[in-house]
Amino acid sequence: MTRTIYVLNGPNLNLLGKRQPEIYGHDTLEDVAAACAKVAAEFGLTSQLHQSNHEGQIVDLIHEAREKAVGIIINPAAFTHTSVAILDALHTFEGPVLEVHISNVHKRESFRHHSYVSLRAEGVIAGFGVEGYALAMRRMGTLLAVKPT
Ligand code: CA2
Repeated sequence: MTRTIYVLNGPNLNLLGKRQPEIYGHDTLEDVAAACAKVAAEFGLTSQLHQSNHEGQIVDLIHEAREKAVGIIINPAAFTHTSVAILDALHTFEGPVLEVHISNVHKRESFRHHSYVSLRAEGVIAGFGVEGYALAMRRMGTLLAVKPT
């Protein structure tokens, strides 16, 4: 059976590549989905990208991942810094969780320096642009001990 990685994205990331390219770059979420799928395939995995502007929907997607995914890569966007609900949901997921931020949150306002999700994540990537997602997928392959093709 093919093993699936959920790539979850929080609020406003649907605008990726369409606004504020000086911070978030020119690639769109569709480009991110394609890059993740390519790396996942190298490891015999599949990836499914989701985006929501609603906290509860992200919680629901994490619950869905409990049945359908073996790992989660998540950029919770602004919910990173506020959401105990997303942290609690991630605690119910048994596989590896990797946190991605496109920008270097530590170089930005101090309210972006704290992440609730980091309390659950096996690793965090920040400031590598959208390449961070593909790097996280590569790490996911290693954590799930699947050899690249
Ligand atoms: O750097 C990241 O990936 C963030 O998670 C992005 C969030 C921000 O609140 C976090 O502190 C860091 C914001 C996402 C907004 O996405 C946009 C994308 C394009 C245009 C406008 C917003």
